[in-house]
Amino acid sequence: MDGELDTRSGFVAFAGRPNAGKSTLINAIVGHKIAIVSDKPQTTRRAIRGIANGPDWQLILVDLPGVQRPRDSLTERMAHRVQRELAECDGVLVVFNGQQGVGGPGDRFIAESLADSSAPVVVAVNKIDRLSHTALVEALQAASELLPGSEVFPISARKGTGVAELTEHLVGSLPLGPRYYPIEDHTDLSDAVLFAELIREQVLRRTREEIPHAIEVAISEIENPRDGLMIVRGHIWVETESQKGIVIGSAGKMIREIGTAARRSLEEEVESKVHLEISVRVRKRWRTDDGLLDRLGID
Ligand SMILES: Nc1nc2c(ncn2[C@@H]2O[C@H](COP(=O)(O)OP(=O)(O)OP(=O)(O)O)[C@@H](O)[C@H]2O)c(=O)[nH]1
Ligand SMILES: [Mg+2]
Repeated sequence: MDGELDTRSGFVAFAGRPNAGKSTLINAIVGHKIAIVSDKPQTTRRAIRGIANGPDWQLILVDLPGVQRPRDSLTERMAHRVQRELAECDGVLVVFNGQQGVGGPGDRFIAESLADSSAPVVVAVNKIDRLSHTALVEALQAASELLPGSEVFPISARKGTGVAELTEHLVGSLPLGPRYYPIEDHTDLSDAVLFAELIREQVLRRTREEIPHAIEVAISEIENPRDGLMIVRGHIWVETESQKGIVIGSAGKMIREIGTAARRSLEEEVESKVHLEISVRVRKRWRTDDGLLDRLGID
């Protein structure tokens, strides 16, 4: 336990509406892709920890599903998880989507739910790369009115603007404590969950309307037959035969594209060759199936 008291460490939970850019920002601060990103709202379903290390600090960023009204077991679990994480963290970062203007009902709901947070609250107004000067001033003003007393940072998670200043501020507010994770780790996700997420990202990129919300991915097997080769098997769950048809595509074109892109993304992650086998399966109403949600680790 040498030097334990010289280090700062702690958990900062990210709150914000779906699509605000929380996952993009976590990836930018961690410097690795650990959370998937898409232009579809409600991309993040699990609480994912991203880990950033400095010489004498460890900042653990908790990526959370966007704050929303629950509709089924899946979204109910997501909302509970958000409440639990917010209650247990050392700090909260609220991410507002500056591009949509700050201060709408969703933003007010988040601000109200944090009004009696015991952890310090910091605010980021994101997507400033899309804002005129006037819109930026208005967004910053609205953000500080919603959360008076919190420091507000204008950022672009996508371009990296303002991210270093924000990170420095978050690190400065950490309590003294030991590193919770090994210094070489970037996330707490198991390989199986991370791989499933990377595959799901490729499905999200290529589908629209109900499909993004109707799919889940599960990895059934990971093998390492030899150095430099990994075999990954899994399936994509959908809820109806017609969704299955869409994900497979005419003559299997869509699933081949998903498979190729997902394999590349896994290869980048594990830095070895990957052999990927995915099948598409129908499971009616998996979003309300608590047994399946348990096995998928969504709690
Ligand atoms: N222009 C611009 N787009 C951004 C920025 N940050 C994120 N985005 C885009 O916004 C969309 C949503 O980003 P995510 O990081 O998935 O948002 P999220 O808050 O994690 O969303 P949920 O997981 O659904 O709650 C994606 O298309 C991102 O590329 C930014 O700084 N500028
Ligand atoms: Mg997300």
